Amino acid sequence: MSSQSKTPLLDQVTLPHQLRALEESQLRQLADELRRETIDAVSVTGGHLGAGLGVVELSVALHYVFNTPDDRIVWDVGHQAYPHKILTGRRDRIRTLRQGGGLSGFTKRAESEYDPFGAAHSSTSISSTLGMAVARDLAGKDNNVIAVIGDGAMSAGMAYEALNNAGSRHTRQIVILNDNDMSIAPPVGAMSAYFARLVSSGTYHGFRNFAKQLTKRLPKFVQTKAKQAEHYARGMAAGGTWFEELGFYYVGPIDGHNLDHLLPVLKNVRDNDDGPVLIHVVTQKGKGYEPAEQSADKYHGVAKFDVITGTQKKSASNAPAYTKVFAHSLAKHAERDDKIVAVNAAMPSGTGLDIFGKQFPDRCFDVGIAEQHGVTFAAGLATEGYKPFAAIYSTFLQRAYDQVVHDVAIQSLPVRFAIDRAGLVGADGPTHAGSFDITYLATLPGFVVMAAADEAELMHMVATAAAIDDRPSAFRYPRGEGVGVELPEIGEALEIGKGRVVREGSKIALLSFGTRLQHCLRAADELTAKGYPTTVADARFCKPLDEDLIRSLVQNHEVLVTIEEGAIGGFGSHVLQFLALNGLLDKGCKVRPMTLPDLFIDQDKPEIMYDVAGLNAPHIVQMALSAIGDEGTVEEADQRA
Ligand SMILES: Cc1ncc(C[n+]2csc(CCOP(=O)(O)OP(=O)(O)O)c2C)c(N)n1
Repeated sequence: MSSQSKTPLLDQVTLPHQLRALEESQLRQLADELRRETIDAVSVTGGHLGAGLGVVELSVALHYVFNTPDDRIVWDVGHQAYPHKILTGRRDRIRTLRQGGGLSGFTKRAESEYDPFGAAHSSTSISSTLGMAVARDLAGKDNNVIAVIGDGAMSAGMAYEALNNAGSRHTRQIVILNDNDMSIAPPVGAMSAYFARLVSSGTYHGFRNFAKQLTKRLPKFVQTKAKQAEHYARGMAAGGTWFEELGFYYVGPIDGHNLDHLLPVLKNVRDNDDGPVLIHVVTQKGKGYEPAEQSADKYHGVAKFDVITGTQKKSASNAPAYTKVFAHSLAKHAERDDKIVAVNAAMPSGTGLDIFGKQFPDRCFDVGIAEQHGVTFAAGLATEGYKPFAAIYSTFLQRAYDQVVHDVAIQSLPVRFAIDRAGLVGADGPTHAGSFDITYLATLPGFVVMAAADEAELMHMVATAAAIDDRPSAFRYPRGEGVGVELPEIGEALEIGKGRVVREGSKIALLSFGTRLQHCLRAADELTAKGYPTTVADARFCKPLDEDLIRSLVQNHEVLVTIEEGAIGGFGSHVLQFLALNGLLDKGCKVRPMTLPDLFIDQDKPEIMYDVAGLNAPHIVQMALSAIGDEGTVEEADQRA
C-alpha cells in the first residue's frame, strides 16, 4: 500500500475505457480502492457483500483485459456485481443499491449496457453466454463472451446442460469458475468435493509462477497432435480432465486475488479461436474485510453495518419470524412423526431448515442449488412412505415447475411444499418476488394450496400438510416478521377446504387469502365507520375452495372483494370461476378480485411495493366503496390515492 499513489485512482475511472488507460502496475491500488468503496457502499445500503469482495480483482482484471461492453461479461446470480457496477458508470448511484428508485442488487439489462444479461436466479450464465457467442458467430462478429459462475451456482442442472451443449459446439466462449468454496452455506455435493480436490492437488501452489509458461499452452497455440497430447496431459496433471472431457480447455486453478496471475491468463484466452475455455479461479468470499472473512456466511447478505466494527445495524438473520415459526413447528411434528423429512436447495438458513437440521441431521437434506432435483428427490422419498417437506422460496420453485407437475402432482405424491417469501419481498426486487405460486400450483389437479394469514395459521398449516398423505400440498407465507399473534404449543390440522370468518358484517365482504388479512381488518374498520358493516373472512385454502363460505358471502353482501399477494390467475380467479359456473355472479353481489398488478414491481420497502401494487388497506377501502357506488368526497378519494 505504501508504494501506492495518494491520488485516488477510482476517481479517474467512471467507465472501463478509463480503467484500460491505467498502467498495469496501478491496478493493485485501484482494486484496493474498489474494495473499500464496495464495503462503504454496502455499509450504507445493506445487501450482498461477501461475494462482491471476492471478485474485486477479477472485476478489475476483466474490465482491463476485455473490451467491455462490446465484450460481454455475464455475472451469474449477479449478486457479486457491485464492484462491476462501480466500474461501469454507476459509482455515483452505488449508495442507492436495493433502495426504491435505486440500483438493482443484481445485474439488469435496463440499467446498463455493461449488464448484457439480467440475473438473480443462479446458474444461467453459461447458457446465456453460449447464446451470445453463437449469435456473434452468426453475425460474423468477433467479440468475446465471458460467464463468471460460482462453485455454488455450478451445482445446478442448468449449468451442466449448458456445459454439455457448449463443449460439443466448440463455440468460442470463456467460462470463469469462481471457486470460493462457499454457496450461501458451505457448498454441498460431489462436484464441490471435486473442485476442492483440484485446488488442493498441489498444482495450484505449483502454478504460482506459471503465467509465463502458460502462454505457450493455450488453445490457439495448440496445432499439432503432439501438442494436443501435451494439452491433455496438462489437463490430467492439473486435474482438469472432467471439463476437458466435456470439450472445454481447462486452465487453473489460479489465485483470483493475484493480478499478476489473472492478467496474463485472461490476456491469453482473449480472442483465442479454439473453442470454449474454462478458467478455474480460486477466491475467498468476503476477502479483504476482516469481519466478513471471519463470519460463518462470509457476509453473504448483510444489513447496514458499522464499517469499523462490522456490527450490523439490525439482525441480518436469514430466518425471519415466519421462517422460524415454520422451522420450529416442523421440528415439533418431526419429534412425533419419524417419517417427516425436509429438503432444501442450498438455502438452509433462508428456509429455517438449519434449525430443523440441527435436531434431525439425518432427516434434513440440502441438495445444492438444484430445485428441480430437490422436488423429484422429495417425490422419491414420498413413494417410500416418507413425508417430505420441500422448503423452497416461491420464486425458486418456479424453476422446478415441471417436476412439481410431472413427478409430484400427476402421481399424486404427498410432497409438502413450504413456500417461503410468498408475495413481494422488498430489496431483492422483481426477480425474487413470490408472485406466481398460487397461480401455478392451484391450477394443478389434486393439489391442496393454502396461504397463512399469520404465524399461528402457519403452524396449523404445517400440521395440515403433515396430515395430508394422499396428495401434494403447499402452504405459503411471506418474508419477514409475523403479526405477533399468540402461538399454540403445536399447530392443529385444519379441515381441508374450510376458511373462517374473522369478523361479521352485512354489506361488504372482504375475503383474504394470506397475510393481507391485517389490511382487510383495517379496511373493514374504515368501511364500517362509514356505514358499511364489513365482514372479513380468511379463505385459508385456494384449493379446494370453501364453496359454502363463498356462496354465503355473495348471497349476504352487496360487495365481495377478494385479496391475495399473488398474480392474476390465482385465488380470485378460482373464486370468480366458481361463482360464474354456479350462476352466482349474476345475483346482484358485485365481485372484485384484487391481485398483484400485471407488472414487475421494482425493489423498495415491501409496504411501498404493496402501495404500488394497490393492495394496502386504503386500496381495499377504495375498491369496496367504488363497487358499492360510494366514491366519497374528492378529498377522501385524494387521501386514499
Ligand atoms: C435458482 C436459485 N436458487 C437459489 C438462489 C439463492 N442463492 C443466491 S446466491 C446463492 C449462492 C451462490 O453461490 P456461488 O455461486 O458459489 O456464489 P458466491 O455467493 O459464493 O460467490 C444462492 C443459493 C438463487 N439465487 N437462485
